[in-house]
Amino acid sequence: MDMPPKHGTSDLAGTDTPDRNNKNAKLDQLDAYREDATGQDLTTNTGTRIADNQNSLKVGERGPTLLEDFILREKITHFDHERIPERVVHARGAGAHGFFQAYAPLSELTKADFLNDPSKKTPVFVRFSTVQGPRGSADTVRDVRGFAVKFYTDEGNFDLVGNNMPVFFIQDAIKFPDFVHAVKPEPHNEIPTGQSAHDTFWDFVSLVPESAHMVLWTMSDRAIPVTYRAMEGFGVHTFRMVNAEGKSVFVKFHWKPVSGVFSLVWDEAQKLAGKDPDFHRRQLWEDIEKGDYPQWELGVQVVAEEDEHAFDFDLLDPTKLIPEELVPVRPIGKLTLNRNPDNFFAETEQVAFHLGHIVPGIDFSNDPLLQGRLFSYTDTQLLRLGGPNFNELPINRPVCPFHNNQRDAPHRQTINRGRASYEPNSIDGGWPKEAPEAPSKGGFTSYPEAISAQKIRQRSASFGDHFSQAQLFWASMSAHEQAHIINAYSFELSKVERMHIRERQVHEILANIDADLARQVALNIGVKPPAEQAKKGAAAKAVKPSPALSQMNLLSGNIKSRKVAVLIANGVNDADIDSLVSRLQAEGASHKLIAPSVAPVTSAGGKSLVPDASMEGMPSIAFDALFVPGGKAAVDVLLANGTALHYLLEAYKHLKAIALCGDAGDLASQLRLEMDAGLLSAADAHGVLDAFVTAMAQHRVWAREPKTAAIPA
Ligand code: HDE
Repeated sequence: MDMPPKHGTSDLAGTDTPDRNNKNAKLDQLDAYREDATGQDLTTNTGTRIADNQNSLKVGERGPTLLEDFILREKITHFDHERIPERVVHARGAGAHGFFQAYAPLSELTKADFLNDPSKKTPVFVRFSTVQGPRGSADTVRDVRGFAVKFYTDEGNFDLVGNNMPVFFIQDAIKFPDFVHAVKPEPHNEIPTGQSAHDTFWDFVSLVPESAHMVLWTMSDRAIPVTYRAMEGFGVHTFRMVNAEGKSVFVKFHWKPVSGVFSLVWDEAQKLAGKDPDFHRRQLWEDIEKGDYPQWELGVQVVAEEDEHAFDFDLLDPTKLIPEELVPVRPIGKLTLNRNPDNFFAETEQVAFHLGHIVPGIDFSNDPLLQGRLFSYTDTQLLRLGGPNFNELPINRPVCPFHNNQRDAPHRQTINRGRASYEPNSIDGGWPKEAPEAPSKGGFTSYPEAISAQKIRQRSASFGDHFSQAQLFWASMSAHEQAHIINAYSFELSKVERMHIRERQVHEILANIDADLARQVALNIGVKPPAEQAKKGAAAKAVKPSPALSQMNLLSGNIKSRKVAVLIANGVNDADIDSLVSRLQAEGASHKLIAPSVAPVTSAGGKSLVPDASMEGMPSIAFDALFVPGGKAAVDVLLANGTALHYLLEAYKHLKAIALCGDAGDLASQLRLEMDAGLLSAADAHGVLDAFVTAMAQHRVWAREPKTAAIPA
C-alpha cells in the first residue's frame, strides 16, 4: 500500500508543535494500513483493473444484466454489508489521535511504565460521545458525554473509559439494562431521539433514588458543553494503583481541560441540534486541522489503603465523588489531541474500548458497576465487530508485541507460525511463556486483596445515602447555575405525560435535595409543592459547598481557542477588522467573517473580503462572541436587515460578549439594548478590545441574564 500524505498541520508524532522527525509507534503502525489511491488504477478487491465503472454487463444495450458480472456483484455485495451494529449506548461520537506525557515519575504510586517516564510520548486515541442518541443524532443534546481514552503503552493498551461527569446513575451493573431501556427512545414509537425528556426515563429515575445525584448533574450545564475541549473527564469508579513493591492505593482519575470548563445555554443547545447537528465533532476537527490542539491534564485523587473507610460515603459507590477539597487532584501528565483520523469508520467506529484493557501498575476496585463493565465491553464488541479478533483491527492493535495461543475465528489477520497453539508445550520450545511478576517488568498480577465474606445478593448499607452528595452539588452551584437546573427539570418534566411520575420526582426525589428546588420545579410543572423538605440522608447536616463543582470556578482566565463572529457588509471599516484580528491572534483565539450572503464584500478601504459564511449559514449560536466593525454604509445595511438584527439580539440573549465599533453602536440603540460589562461600544476597535477580551474570558455576562427574559428566543 502507498503511504498517503498526512493531514493538515497535525502530526501524531507527539509534540505540541508538529515535529516530523519524532517517530511514533502507533503512527508507523497505522501507516502500514493507510491506503491512498492518488494516481492509482481502479481495481476489484483482488486487484483486477476495472475498465468500465459506469455500466453493468448486459445482453445488448437494453437487455437483462448477466450473473457473470463479477464487478457489479462484488461492488453491490460489499455495499450491502457496509454497516455494523452501532454501539448500544454512546453510538454518537467523534475521535482524535494524540499523545500523553507524564510530568514526573510516579513510581511511589504505580509501576505503570507510561506514568514513570516523562520523556516518553504515549500515543492515544480518544473518543467523545453522547449516550442516548443513535449514530446520526445531534451533538448538543442534554446528555452525559463519554470520554474514552486508549493509551497505546509499551506494556499493552490501557483504556480509561470515562464520562464528563464524576458519578453515575446506578450502583450495580445489574441495573444497567433497566436504566438504558428507560432512557432510550420509548419502544413503541422510538421517540424521543437524543433526549431524556420522556416518561420512561423519569419513571425509572423517580423510582430509583440512587440516581438523584447523577440526574442533578445531567440537569446542570455540564450536560450541554460548548465543545469537547471545555469538558472535564472522570474515570468515575475508584481504581487502584500498585507500585513495584506491591503497595496499593485507591485512585480516582480526572481530566482537567486546559481550556477551562464552560457550557452552552439551553436555547443554543436546542437550536444547534437543528442548525448544526455536528457542532461538537466539527469543532474538534477544525481545531486540530488548524493546529489549535485540545489539551487536558490527567490528575489523580489518591487515598491510602488504610483510609478506605475514612469518608462518610463508600469509595466503591459510583454515585459518589470525593470532594476535591477533601482530597486534592494531583496533576500527573498531559494529553494533547493533534491528529484527526483519516477514516471515521476504520478508526472512530471500529475502536473498541474496554476497562479490562489494563497494564501492570493499575488495577480495579470492587465497585459493583466497574465489575459488571469488565464483562460488558468485550461482549459488546463480539457483536459489533463480528467476532473475537477485533483487537487485530489497526486502531485496536497494541504497539507492543502480543503473543498467545488464541487462534482462528472470523477475519483472523495474524498468520501464526509454529505447531503448538497450547501451553505448556515442548514442540515449539514452550513459547510463548508466562511472564511472572518481577520487581519491575513482570506480567500483570491482580492485587492480592484479602476478602472474607459470604456469597450474597445484597447492597452494602454504606451505599444507602442517596441525597447528601446531591445536596452538596446543589449547594455548590452559583445562583445562575441553580436557576438553569430548575429550568432543566421543569423542561424535562413538562414533557412527562403521566402526572404521578412528575409528582413522584418532585416529592420523593427533589424534596430530599432542596426545598426551593422542589418548590420551584413543582410550580413550573403543575405539581403541588411539597409541604416541607423531607429529611433524608444527611439533610440535617449543614452542607459545606465544594467550589470545585461549580463551573464558575473552572474558567481558564483566557480566550484561547474562542471563536468570534465578525459581522460585515459593504463599506465595513478595515482598521477595526485588522485590530481585532491581530488581537485575537495574540490571544490564541480565531474569527470568521459573516455577511448577509457569501458574496464578496468591499470594505471602506476598497478591499475585497470573502465572507466565511452567511448569517443564516453560521448563526451567532456557533460562536462565543460577536464583533461588529464600524463603517456607516455597512452599519446601514445591517440596520435594515432583520437577520442581522436577530443575529445581534440572539447573541445578546445568549449572554455573549458583543463589541460594537463606531456607527455599529446604533445597532444597540435600534434594539434598545442596555450597555453592560459585555455589550461594549467605542469609537473604534482599539477602544473596545480590552473590555471585549475580558468579557469573553468570563464566557457569559451572567448579570445580563435576568434582563433578557422579555427578549423572544
Ligand atoms: Fe459504558 N458501555 N457501561 N459506561 N461506556 C459502553 O461499550 C456499560 C458506564 C462508557 O467511545 C458499551 O463499546 C455497562 C460508566 C463510554 O466506544 C457497553 C455499564 C461509564 C462508552 C457499555 C456502563 C461508561 C461506553 C457500548 C454499567 C463512565 C463509549 C458500546 C455497569 C465511567 C466508548 C461499547 C466508546 C460504552 C456497558 C456504565 C462510559 C455496552 C454494562 C459508569 C465512554 O459495553
